Amino acid sequence: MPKVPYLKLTLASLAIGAVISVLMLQYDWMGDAASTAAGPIDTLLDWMIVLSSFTFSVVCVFLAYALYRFRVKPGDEGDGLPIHGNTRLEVIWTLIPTVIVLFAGGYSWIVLDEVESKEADPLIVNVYSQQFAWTFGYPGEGNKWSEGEFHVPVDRQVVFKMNAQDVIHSFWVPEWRIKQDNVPGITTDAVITPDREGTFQLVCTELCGAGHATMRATVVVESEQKFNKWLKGLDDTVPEGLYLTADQAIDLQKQIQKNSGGIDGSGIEQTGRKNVTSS
Ligand SMILES: [Cu+2]
Repeated sequence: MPKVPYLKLTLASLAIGAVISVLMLQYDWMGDAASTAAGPIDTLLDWMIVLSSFTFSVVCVFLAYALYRFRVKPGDEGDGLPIHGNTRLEVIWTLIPTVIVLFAGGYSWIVLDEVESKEADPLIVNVYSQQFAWTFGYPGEGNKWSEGEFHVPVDRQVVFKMNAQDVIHSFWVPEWRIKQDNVPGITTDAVITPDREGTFQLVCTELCGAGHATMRATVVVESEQKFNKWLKGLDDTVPEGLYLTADQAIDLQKQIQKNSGGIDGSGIEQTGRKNVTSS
């Protein structure tokens, strides 16, 4: 077995890893930032980019060396060396990734804890998602309701309480970074403090059906004063149907179907016909 120049290979990996890191960090992967969570999350991503660059570099350097150094000689028809494991190597390649993963997990935990810490007086906004639209309720303000657009004041913490009416959707305003799934039957939370005024776009990031790509809403972050004015100008209050839990919604659908006698030719069993005529 020829001697492997570990030191040289390691130094080469470090050098190439450093170059890849610098190149990768030149690009603004996350785009504009408009919430207090953006700073810590972007720094976390930068750390992950650097760690991944070095991991990628180590793998490529050692793989390239092995391919070059240990390739078969012309005319060599013999079997390879009988190798039965290498304890030291296995310990090393288990320990190093374990340390990296524990670091990444611990660091992510700290960042998540930081960005999700709740303040004394957050604004509560209810989010209702369904194929393929977003609507919003303001329980603190007479349960006013808005379709396809919501406003929040700048520099105040907002707790979004999310309810999906049909399938799983996901709430994401790229400039705010935070992303949260909306799951039928449970209410999920996202804690966000917008720190820049402007108009942004809410995007559904969970493939939810044929109209998924069009499932957007307008997000306006503005001064407290403008926000209050907008809120006062809303006419409607949240429709009762949106309060239903997933089970209640299914029961309601069943009841409607029962009362209507089913849909002709749809294959749906028309269990309700008798009941409708007898009632
Ligand atoms: Cu979707």
